[in-house]
Amino acid sequence: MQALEPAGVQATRIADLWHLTLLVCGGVFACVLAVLIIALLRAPRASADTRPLVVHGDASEKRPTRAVLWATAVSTVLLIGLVVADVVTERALSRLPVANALHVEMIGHQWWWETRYAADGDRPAFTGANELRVPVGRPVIVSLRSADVIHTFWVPSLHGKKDMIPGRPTTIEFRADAPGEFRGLCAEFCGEQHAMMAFSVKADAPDAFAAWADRQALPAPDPRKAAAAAAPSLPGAAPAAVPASDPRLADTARGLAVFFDKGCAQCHTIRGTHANGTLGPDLTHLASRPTLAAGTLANNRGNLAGWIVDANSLKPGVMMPINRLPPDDLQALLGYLETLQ
Ligand code: HEC
Ligand SMILES: [Cu+2]
Repeated sequence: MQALEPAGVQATRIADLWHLTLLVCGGVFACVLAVLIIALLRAPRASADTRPLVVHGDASEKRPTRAVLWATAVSTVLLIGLVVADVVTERALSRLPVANALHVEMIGHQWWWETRYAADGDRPAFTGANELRVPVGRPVIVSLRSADVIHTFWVPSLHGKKDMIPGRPTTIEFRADAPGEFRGLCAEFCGEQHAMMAFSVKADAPDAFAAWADRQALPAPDPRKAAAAAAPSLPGAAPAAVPASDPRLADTARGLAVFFDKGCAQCHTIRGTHANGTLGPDLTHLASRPTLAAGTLANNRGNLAGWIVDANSLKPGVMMPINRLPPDDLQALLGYLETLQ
């Protein structure tokens, strides 16, 4: 239960409110049960020849009436107390200082998360997917938007939920106070693969975060340049597409050619190449991400191969076509994608 293992100020307030509510409601439940058991034990036992109990007048009603009045009063006070605690928590949540905040935009797609980091100091803006990294101790303002249906942003360890309604951009602010890895998820049913719409959240020390973000902001290395450098006589240095079957090219350069041949670039961006599709996740730093397809699979070569060949059998309904690639093309493509660190 990550919601009860808070790693930020706001999640701590929410967890405190939860514990208070549990205590009060649990106490009331225990009292009601105790009174019920006492009443059952003390109730007169009837036998076959007991006469019906008929009471006239209200003398015997006094005690129960007083008990009911007391119970009502106590319940009212407890409920008002919970409302007050709720309002106090709500106000505390919205009062996070956000000076010098990190700005990230997260866009919910069926069924993955696009993460757009705004330019920060000297670092240019960059885009990633299904992974949110934040620096410990610095407030983060996440702008939320949906590309299709209603999704809900939820990182239980850091804050409560925030609905992402199409056409109504909103924001959520939080701060991670301890380093750690948390789970983020979509908390609103958004179609067939709603359960497979998670993202990883990592709170890093500021230096480690900066190193990660600097890397993510870089474009991918161009394998054709690497191939050309290794064998200067190759024509691969030219920016024109290289034939997928050219055996002289380094495998990664061939992988990139397969990427273009198979139409991957229509849906995916790899910064530093001509691939600039936006229907699917940005793949510039694919190999640095812990999972594939929004937390569906661990990111390793076997899963990546299975995903590329038949994403639909792993995540039915997904908007990525089947790619029955010849084995060498697939291996070259995998080799290339693995260089996207
Ligand atoms: C019609 C658009 C489309 C085409 C063409 C396409 N993809 Fe995708 N791809 C997607 C979408 C959408 C997702 C996100 C699916 C999800 O997680 O629900 C995705 C996800 C991925 C992922 C996982 C990314 C991540 O970080 O989770 C990889 C890797 C990938 N595609 C590789 C490829 C390769 C390689 C090709 C070409 C052989 C290709 N795709 C062709 C739409 C496409
Ligand atoms: Cu969703």
